[in-house]
Amino acid sequence: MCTVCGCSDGKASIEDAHGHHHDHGDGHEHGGHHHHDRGHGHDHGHYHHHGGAHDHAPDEAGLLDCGANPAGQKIAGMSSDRIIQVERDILDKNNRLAADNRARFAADGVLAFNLVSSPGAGKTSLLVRALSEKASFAIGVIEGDQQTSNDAERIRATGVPAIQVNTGKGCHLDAAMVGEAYDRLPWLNGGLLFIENVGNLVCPAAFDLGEACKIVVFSTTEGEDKPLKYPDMFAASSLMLINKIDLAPVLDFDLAKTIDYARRVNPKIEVLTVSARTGEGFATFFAWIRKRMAATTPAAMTAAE
Ligand SMILES: Nc1nc2c(ncn2[C@@H]2O[C@H](COP(=O)(O)OP(=O)(O)O)[C@@H](O)[C@H]2O)c(=O)[nH]1
Ligand SMILES: [Mg+2]
Repeated sequence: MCTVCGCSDGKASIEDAHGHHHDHGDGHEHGGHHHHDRGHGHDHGHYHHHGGAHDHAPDEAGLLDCGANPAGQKIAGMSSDRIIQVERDILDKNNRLAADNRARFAADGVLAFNLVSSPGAGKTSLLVRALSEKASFAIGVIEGDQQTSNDAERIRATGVPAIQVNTGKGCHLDAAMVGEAYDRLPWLNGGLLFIENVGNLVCPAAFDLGEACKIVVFSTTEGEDKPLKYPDMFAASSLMLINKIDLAPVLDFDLAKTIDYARRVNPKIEVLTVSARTGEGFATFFAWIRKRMAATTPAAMTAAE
């Protein structure tokens, strides 16, 4: 279950280094909820979660006792206290696994960025352009999407290793998926890890993956007010990359207003404008990354200069 939107997670499937998919293994039960196999296609007509003592048979007839969580979601057979407890368990487990990931990244001297945005803001396009520049340190990518390996294939075409995670019905990557995908990447000793999260401006804000920071990619086509409408994501991010700046004139995009709205939500957020199409702003973006790398991996930094 996603503790933010309450949707049921599908069974995640993670590629191996050869691009073959594997179902997300046991031990990553996301709080012990009921996994639907991919392609199952229906949800028994109601939110259906198994929670240990509250296991019950699917009830096709309708809702049992309908609890509601703070977001007002109803879950058959669960009281609101029980829903809150399950949510807390899921987030606690995710936070523990995120701490494990963070420790592994630190041990490897790897700087990890979690790229978040609404679908189509240009995360993959930005990565493809960035990765086509030669780097003297290792880079790896973990790609999250509900379905398809399209984005991992786009990344691999640049020569950079990428592991696709398909979250099925899930609306975000979690720390367990990232840990498993990281195992399947080559050793990134002192390098960079980009994690492209599932396109969704809401749920990925709540799930720590062990990254150094979140980068929210916001495109000029989305409308200036999105930081106010989806504040959690902008509050959780250290950098806002405003992409598709090449389209700004056609759209009458108001850059100052966007930055103002983002900083109302997060006064400390850094802002850069880029275009994955034209390459505008990339030199500054690379400088931003190098500065972060210098703080993480002094050895790799010297090599990159
Ligand atoms: N004009 C313009 N189009 C872009 C830019 N970046 C991405 N796109 C287009 O936006 C669409 C979505 O890009 P994609 O990288 O798949 O977005 P993602 O879903 O965030 O990974 C594609 O059609 C891209 O060609 C940009 O900087 N300028
Ligand atoms: Mg993408």
